[in-house]
Amino acid sequence: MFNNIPTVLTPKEIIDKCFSKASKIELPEERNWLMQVKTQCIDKVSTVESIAVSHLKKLVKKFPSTDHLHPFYLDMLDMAFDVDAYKMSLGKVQWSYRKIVELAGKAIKNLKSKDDASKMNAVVRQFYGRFVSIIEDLSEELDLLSKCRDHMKRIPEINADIPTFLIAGMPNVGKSSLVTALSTARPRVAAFPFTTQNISIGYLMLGLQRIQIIDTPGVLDRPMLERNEMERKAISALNRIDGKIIFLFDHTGTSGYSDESQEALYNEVVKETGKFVIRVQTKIDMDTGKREELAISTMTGDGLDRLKEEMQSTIGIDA
Ligand SMILES: Nc1nc2c(ncn2[C@@H]2O[C@H](COP(=O)(O)OP(=O)(O)OP(=O)(O)O)[C@@H](O)[C@H]2O)c(=O)[nH]1
Ligand SMILES: [Mg+2]
Repeated sequence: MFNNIPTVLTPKEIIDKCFSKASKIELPEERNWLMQVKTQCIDKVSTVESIAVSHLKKLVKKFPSTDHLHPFYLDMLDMAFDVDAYKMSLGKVQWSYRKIVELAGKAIKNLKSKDDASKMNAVVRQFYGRFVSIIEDLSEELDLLSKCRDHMKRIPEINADIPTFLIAGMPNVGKSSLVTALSTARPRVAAFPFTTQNISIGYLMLGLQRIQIIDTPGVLDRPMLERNEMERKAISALNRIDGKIIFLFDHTGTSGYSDESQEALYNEVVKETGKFVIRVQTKIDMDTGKREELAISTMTGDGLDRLKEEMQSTIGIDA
């Protein structure tokens, strides 16, 4: 979705590209010298116009419009830059290419009415001058769009239209292992902005329904109090995904977190997200003292079918 956003050229690159192409236009074959000059001038103007406009138009077309973005993506964008400034930048790019089309049209009309070579060249120069100042005036906007592009490419692609489960739990309890164990294919791994760890996204079928499962490292794994503002925003972005949560408890002690601290995080996740949360005990191959109604081992596969049934009926609740 964010992968086909084009590279944003700098004003200098746009101007150089246009002028270098225009400067290669040779005197065409025409009845007489004056017509040759006229045709050449018109070609130069329309070449500059078409190269610049095609780049700027492409930006407007390929950068996602915030009106159609899922709230998750909007939040992710909002974390990195001012979404209003982004919108306004795209608006100004659009205004600029329309202005260039207008000026080129006028210049060409003007050229057609001239019968003096030096006046024709003056028209071209005047068009060039205005063109350059319009493009240079886009400097801040293009810079912002370029930064937005870098950021957008790092946002993991999440399918907002299918039932989703977010895996939560303290570090090391087995979240990634569960995503791998449940997924039919190898989970896709993506960087999640503002956390050091990668997020992994997997898919499986429950009956005829395709399900998405998302591992949330560094996100739903620590108490809110320990978080900085960016991490809180990352949580609120994830919260925009309409889904349920599978909260993993590791009662073996191997993850290094006490039952109390896991319970506290569980309560916080329930409260903060307002989502439906399924409690699941992990690593039951090591710890046979079963305490949760649902218990699994990603190592032996124990309990996974029962968990899938639970997931399926959970979705059925409000399907
Ligand atoms: N014995 C046993 N070990 C498990 C099981 N599930 C995960 N582990 C092990 O527990 C460790 C942590 O598993 P991960 O899946 O990486 O845990 P995580 O919750 O994703 O950890 P973070 O990404 O650091 O938060 C790994 O060494 C796994 O091999 C299980 O069911 N049984
Ligand atoms: Mg993990």
